[in-house]
Amino acid sequence: MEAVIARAGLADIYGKVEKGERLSYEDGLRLYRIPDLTAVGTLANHVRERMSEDTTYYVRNLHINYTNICNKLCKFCSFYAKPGDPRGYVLAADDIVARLDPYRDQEIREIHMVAGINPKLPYQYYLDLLSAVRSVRPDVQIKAFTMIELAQIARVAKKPLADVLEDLKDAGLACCPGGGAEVFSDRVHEELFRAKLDNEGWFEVAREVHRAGLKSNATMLYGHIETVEEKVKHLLHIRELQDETKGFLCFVPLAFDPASTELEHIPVTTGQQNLREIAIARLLLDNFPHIKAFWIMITPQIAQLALWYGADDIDGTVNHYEITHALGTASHRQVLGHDELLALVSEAGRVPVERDALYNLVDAA
Ligand code: V47
Repeated sequence: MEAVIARAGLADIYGKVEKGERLSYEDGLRLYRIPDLTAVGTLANHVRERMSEDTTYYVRNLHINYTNICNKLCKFCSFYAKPGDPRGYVLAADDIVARLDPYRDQEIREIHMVAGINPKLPYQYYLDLLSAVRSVRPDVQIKAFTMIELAQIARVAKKPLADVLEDLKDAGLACCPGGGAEVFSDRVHEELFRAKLDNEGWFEVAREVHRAGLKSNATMLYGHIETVEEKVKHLLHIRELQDETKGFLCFVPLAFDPASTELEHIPVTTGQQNLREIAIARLLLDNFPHIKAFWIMITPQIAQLALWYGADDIDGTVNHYEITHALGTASHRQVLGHDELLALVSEAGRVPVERDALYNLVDAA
């Protein structure tokens, strides 16, 4: 055992990690409270290397946000426009085709498509959206619709979610992203996103998605008003669902960006916090194959370090992330070139391996 772990008083947790024993709620609280981040990171790196060795997965992807109109009014969100707001937009199928045109000669494996909850959009709109992407890029996997959007789509479809998922799959849906989970706490739900599907609702939809044979991710939004206890409960709740469905591919801790939100007074998360979230996720979520360092939120620099603190995935090229910092200032990169991404991972001492949306390896040849 490394001295750093013994010095931090984590020998018992090290013992469990070595034996592949599951960590408890109390272990989770200790990992959050212990001042020595290096000890927590060293433990997480053990697990990361046991599961993925030196590999860091990445994907050539792009994001499309088909509407910013949303009636959920979440206090942590800077992206939405209320219905009736002149800033509101909806991308029609033709707009999507035009949006993809500049990328026609680029190798892209995944299109990540999510948006606000726009009550005006009919069921057919969502099917047309998928068909439009598929018509121009039949080679690309579509990762679309959070659990919140899926609940809305089923509402307007007036059909059971299971039937809706079959329709969406037929139209081209390959898997679902992990958004909309925020923090599974009734207190935080009430305080920050009360109009949105509640926590149990998110689980019910995720269960149905996995039952339909679709894989998804899961997220946690941290760095706002949540407590350490709420975060540990969130992680254990997701771990429980994964035991049940085995449908999650990857966990994505999302660092809260307060800019232009109702919570602008909250300081941005620190490098310490970001690395700790990654490490604790790796340690508690023993049944998740992958933990993602989403470089957009934590900077490419911290994402490099995160590859030694539990993360084995760095998302990808991204190509314009509008959920936060839509203005794309110089300090907020929104795209990384393929070569830049490879260099970033290699310089961090890890081996970049290209994947598709479902973690199939892309043949380098
Ligand atoms: O659910 C909203 C978050 C999520 C802010 O599955 C914010 O691979 C930070 O889920 N600061 C949507 N975060 C994005 C998402 C995601 C992103 C990347 C990869 C994957 C994946 C999923 O964005 C929302 C919410 O939790 N969000 N506002 C904000 N101000």
